[in-house]
Amino acid sequence: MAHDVETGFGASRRGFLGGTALATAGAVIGSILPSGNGGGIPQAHAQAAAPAAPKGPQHLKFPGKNEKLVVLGDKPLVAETPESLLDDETTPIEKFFIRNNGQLPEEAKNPDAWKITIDGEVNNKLEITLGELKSKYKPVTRRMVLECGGNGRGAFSPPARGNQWTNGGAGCAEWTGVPLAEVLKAAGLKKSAKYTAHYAADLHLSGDAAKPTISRGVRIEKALDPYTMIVWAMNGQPLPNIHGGPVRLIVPGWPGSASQKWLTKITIRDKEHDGPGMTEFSYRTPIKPMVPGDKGDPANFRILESMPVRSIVTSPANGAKFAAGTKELKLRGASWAGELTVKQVDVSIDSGATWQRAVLEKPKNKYDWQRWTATLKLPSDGYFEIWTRATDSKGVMQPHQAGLWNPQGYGGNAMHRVAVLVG
Ligand SMILES: Nc1nc2c(c(=O)[nH]1)N[C@H]1C(S)=C(S)[C@@H](COP(=O)(O)O)O[C@H]1N2
Ligand SMILES: [Mo]
Repeated sequence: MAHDVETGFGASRRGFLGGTALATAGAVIGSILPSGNGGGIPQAHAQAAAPAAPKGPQHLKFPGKNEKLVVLGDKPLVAETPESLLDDETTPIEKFFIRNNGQLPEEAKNPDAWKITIDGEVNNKLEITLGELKSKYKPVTRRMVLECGGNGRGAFSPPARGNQWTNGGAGCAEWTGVPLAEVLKAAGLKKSAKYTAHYAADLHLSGDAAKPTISRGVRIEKALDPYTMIVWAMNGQPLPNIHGGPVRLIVPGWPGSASQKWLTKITIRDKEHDGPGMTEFSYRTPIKPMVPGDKGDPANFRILESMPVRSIVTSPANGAKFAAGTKELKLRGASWAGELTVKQVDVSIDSGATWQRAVLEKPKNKYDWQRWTATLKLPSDGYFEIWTRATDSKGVMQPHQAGLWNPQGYGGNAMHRVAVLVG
């Protein structure tokens, strides 16, 4: 990664004096620093998104979206949520990250007439409209994290290919819909059913209508997880077009790419799906660790399923400034761990020499994130970095640096770091 060396507190393009103030615990003297760099670079100098953002962060201008979202790419449109914007219990739609691989489809004029087909290894091919889905099944609402498989990618060194997400390729919303399992039951899975293949209405960037933009799938066991859902509402609102409305999949805990937006068809296959996004290095991590920066051998890769444990500081914001003499910092954050839960979150202000345990909340339901709080005593004025690390229910903790390097940068879950200046 091109770590920025021109910076310092006064000079950073994305640093302490770079931009707009944020309303958080303290007055903020800079724009949002790219955070979660996870390396040995002081957070005040870090420039995780440097290759993608030579002029500093490009802020999103999109109807209904918060202007503090950071654009990682505009063709296709990809925007992430700075960690400090993930401070709500439930992520509002306006703050939710956007990840498109193709062209954004036009908004459906008659959402209830939208058709979904279930075919392949089933006894009865189903064609069901959204209107029928809503009336035939009992809707359920669950708060669940949706996280891009590449979240944390910006922390890999050397840089991995793809959008340089910090930790903001994730959000936690309330999703309303029906368990996919119920619809699959109605279609009647054959014994040969092994894998799903998801299809959608968004056009490939090339404009070639014959090419799926992205078509991923999951093992049938995950498709039958009662939390894997076909959803049509987000935070109580009809699912917005930008998030896949009128209807999408939510496959919680696994890379967001399995959560097909603008869902038109699920084909049940008798073997692992091989659509765009399933093969080579896509959404896969090494079986045997590889030399960072090497080309890699596709035979040494396996599909990434559960996302790794992660925690973020959501307040104070990176770059926050506090008055001289401030003795205590009140911290808030979030943590989640793919299919697992988080059992512990710790915070440090001395580069990990000592750690303090945070107060961790329980998830509302499986796949919800867990909010945490902590109060840190400050030994003096000065520059501090708050580091946070979470440990999952199997005892696996976030590493100091993004490990298990891979060409497309999946699974990067280095500890999150935010810099603050006191006095
Ligand atoms: N049809 C379709 N579904 C898709 C995508 C896409 O490009 N097309 N992107 C996927 C990826 S990579 C992610 S991380 C999530 C992002 O969902 P969001 O844009 O609602 O945050 O949608 C997934 N579903
Ligand atoms: Mo993604």
